[in-house]
Amino acid sequence: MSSTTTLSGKEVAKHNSRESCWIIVHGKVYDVTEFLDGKPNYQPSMLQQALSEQFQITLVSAHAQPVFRFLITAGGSRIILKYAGKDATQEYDPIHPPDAITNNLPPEKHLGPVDLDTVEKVEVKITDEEKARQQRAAAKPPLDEILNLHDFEAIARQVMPEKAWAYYSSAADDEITNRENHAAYHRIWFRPRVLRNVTKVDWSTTILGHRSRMPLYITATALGKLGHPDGELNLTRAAAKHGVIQMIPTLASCSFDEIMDAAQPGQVQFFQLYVNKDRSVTKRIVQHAEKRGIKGLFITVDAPQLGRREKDMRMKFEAEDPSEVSKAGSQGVDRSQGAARAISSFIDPGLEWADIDWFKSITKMPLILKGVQCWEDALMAYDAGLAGVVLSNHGGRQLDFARSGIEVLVEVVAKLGEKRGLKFPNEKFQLFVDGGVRRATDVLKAIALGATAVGIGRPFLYAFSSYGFEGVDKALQILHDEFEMNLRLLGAPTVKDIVPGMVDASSISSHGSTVPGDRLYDSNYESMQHARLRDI
Ligand code: PPY
Repeated sequence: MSSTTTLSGKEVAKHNSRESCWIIVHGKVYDVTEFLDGKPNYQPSMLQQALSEQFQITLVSAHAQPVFRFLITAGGSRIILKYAGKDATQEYDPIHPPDAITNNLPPEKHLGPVDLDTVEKVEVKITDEEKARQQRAAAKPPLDEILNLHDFEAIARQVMPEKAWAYYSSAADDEITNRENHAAYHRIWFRPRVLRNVTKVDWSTTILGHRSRMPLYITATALGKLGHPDGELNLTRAAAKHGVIQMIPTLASCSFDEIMDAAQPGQVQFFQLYVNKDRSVTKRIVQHAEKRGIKGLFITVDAPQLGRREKDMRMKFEAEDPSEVSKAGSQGVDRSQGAARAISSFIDPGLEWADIDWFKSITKMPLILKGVQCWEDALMAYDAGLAGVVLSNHGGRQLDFARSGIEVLVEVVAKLGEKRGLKFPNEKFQLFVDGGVRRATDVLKAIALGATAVGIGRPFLYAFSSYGFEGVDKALQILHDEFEMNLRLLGAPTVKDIVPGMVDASSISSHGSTVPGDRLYDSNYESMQHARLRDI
């Protein structure tokens, strides 16, 4: 079939079965028959090849078969068959970069354009819950009533599709680390200075040698289009407007190039890397990132296997036929493990310290380990000549009872001082912290304790899920305003004036000590649910 012939909707509609399954995505027709469960599928070597073209979008199942994300995240072949012969764009868009299908399906499966006027619209059944959600979304308060980052979370929880909320908000096991990340900041108190001239305050800084208007960056979070059709581009645009740095995730919904293309000239961006089992894939991605001007490579080291996020998993159970999801599908992917776990099998659990030299040999970008959780590993990273570490537990989504980044910061600063005579913040070896940050005061505590900057993730997801770009713009403006006021109240005209003596962190490791509860944070925290009886 020539790929230039315009097909009619009627012709496409004939291919609506397991035997011949065509789908339409963005006005183009694709033959995806071979991706359905039970079909012979391509040989692994070819699949590996396809994978290597752009691993962000083609994912490998346990049997090294490439699958579309929606094959595993949204219910396997059934979801494709639902759109067989029809327009699948609305289902495809939130979880795939636009070029996923074009890059990963062999050219002979690209069947050409379709005359969209002749395509029968897929009837979207609006459930009562969805109707109620839409009503809540219409009742969102205007942005000028949003006063802090907690507010975005409170609104997002009510207006986001349930599955998206479950994916973004979920954390590992009993979610103890997730809550501790925020609570740890409550064990640090300020020791402000007075009678300092704070008429002018300046909270800008440099991160890996690049100017940032605030001592924070937008950290990497996956699948942005679950929350908003523009996905990560909301972050790119707001980062440009506010002069802050965005860390682009490996598993973005938008393609890497789309995000880079949306950046302003000179806009600084970092890249978060999941290391693929196939190192040739990783090499291509890293070198492409460098060529496109990425200024720092943050290698994720805390996710050799993805943590159990039970809110996410339970959502799958409730959404699917339990008899289907509880068993491994014929693609070898156990869908009962939740969306994130199901698509994580490409990450290499064999990554080790010896690989650092290989990274140095393939790129000149500064290398930072993201997910370091004790001073011993921070010291090894320093000795390995890396540019820094992110003290992070992956937003509480990996090892439950991992300590908060801010607590680890205190021991890293002490031990690297003792063992290598380092002082922080340090230009040559930079310390970053993420997890649980909701206020500029949280950031200031980390800076006082020696961090160069702090990563913020979920609050920006909640901001764009509720209000798109304007939400992120507002979130950053709120942080600007909080920095201005708090620098004055601390008696620190600039970031350099925020010194260890301005905080009392003596209780940081006292896990048993009580702290004042944060009512805003606590009321946003949604309790985990037990297993429930089926409807009778
Ligand atoms: C996370 O969900 O914590 C992630 O880091 C993203 C992700 C999503 C799916 C597979 C692996 C990682």
